[in-house]
Amino acid sequence: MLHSICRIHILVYLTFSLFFFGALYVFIGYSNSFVSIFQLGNLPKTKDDAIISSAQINQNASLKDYVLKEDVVTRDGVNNCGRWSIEELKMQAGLKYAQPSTQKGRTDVNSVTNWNVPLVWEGTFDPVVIDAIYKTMHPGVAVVVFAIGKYTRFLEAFLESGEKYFLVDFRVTYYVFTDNKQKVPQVKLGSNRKISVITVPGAQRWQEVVLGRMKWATIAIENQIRNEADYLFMMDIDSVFHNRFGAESLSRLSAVLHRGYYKNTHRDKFPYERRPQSTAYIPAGEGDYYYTAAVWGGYLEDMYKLVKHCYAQAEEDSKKNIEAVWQEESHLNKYLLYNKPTKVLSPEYLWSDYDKVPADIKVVRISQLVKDYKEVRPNGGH
Ligand code: UD2
Repeated sequence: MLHSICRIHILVYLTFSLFFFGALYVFIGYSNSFVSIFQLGNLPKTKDDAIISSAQINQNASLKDYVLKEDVVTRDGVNNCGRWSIEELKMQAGLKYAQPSTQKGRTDVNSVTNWNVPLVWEGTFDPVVIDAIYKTMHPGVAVVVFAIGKYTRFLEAFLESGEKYFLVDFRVTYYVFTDNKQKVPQVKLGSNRKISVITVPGAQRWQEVVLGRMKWATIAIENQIRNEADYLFMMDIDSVFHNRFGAESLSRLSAVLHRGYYKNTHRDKFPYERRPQSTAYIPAGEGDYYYTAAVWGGYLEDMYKLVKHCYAQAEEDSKKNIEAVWQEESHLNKYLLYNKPTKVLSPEYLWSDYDKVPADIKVVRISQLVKDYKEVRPNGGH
């Protein structure tokens, strides 16, 4: 009798232990999932990030999916939860391209800055390789253009040529800021490409428009673009693409050398803001290059930081009744002097129909159109 009671006790004890440890195991498993849902739930910034988050909470998620979670990049206090980090340069196996040389390359121009980032010219990259690398990330690229007043007439040629040459086969959204949405043309777009029209007020002075680009870009990134893109370019609308403008232009911050000052101009002759009263002031003896404000771009959060800073600087100036000599271009140059770009693009990335093309510019990728300044601007002039 005693013997059989003891047996029953052991059996009950074993069943209970099995149940208890089983429940503990299940609980630990779930609580880990809970932590990852919680962390990710707060972070996704783009649609793709949201897709990745749901991949992680999916019970079938593979180890690879789990590792992606670690790609949370914190830069300047901003959390970007993404599938990739900007520094990754992954490429698929089996891609066919010419073997790179350590001996041959451009020798007529400098293709590196003195802070050791690429200075991009035709012949310094392989389009097949560089596009393949960036395509693995499937980035969304925003192009911000303004077409206020009579500048809407430039939209069609810009958009049509952009479709032929600008980051072809990438995800691109053109954000057209205009005071007259009726004038935005219907343009045939490639797949994964669209136009988003944002209405802004017109202006009495062209200076207001060009300077206002920093303000409107800041607001639009905060309200909309941040959820839709990974990279952002700011571009002038009175220009046309003529040749490939590809992934070689992408980096954390990419700026284009102004065609007028890239070759033999002493830094003291750059048209920087020279009045100390302006926040855009750069003293003589300082400066690397003179960058154009007609084409520049970068990683969305870095661009946001830049446009927001320049907007604040312009506001500061306006309180003191001063406007920088070349408006937003002056503020951009000041910013880029002390926050170096991570790629410098040669004037191939913005030439001008006003000027002859010299021998070192092997390819004109975009060119500014000739326009009648007096006729097209609300307050004339140049
Ligand atoms: C130069 C720069 C430009 C800007 C400006 C500041 C080049 C090629 N461009 O251009 O980036 O720094 O100087 O002075 O060096 N816009 C309108 N409506 C207007 C006026 C301007 O939509 O009434 C927009 C439009 O997108 C245009 C851009 O602002 O492309 C720049 O204005 P611009 O083309 O009149 O300036 P521009 O040629 O002096």
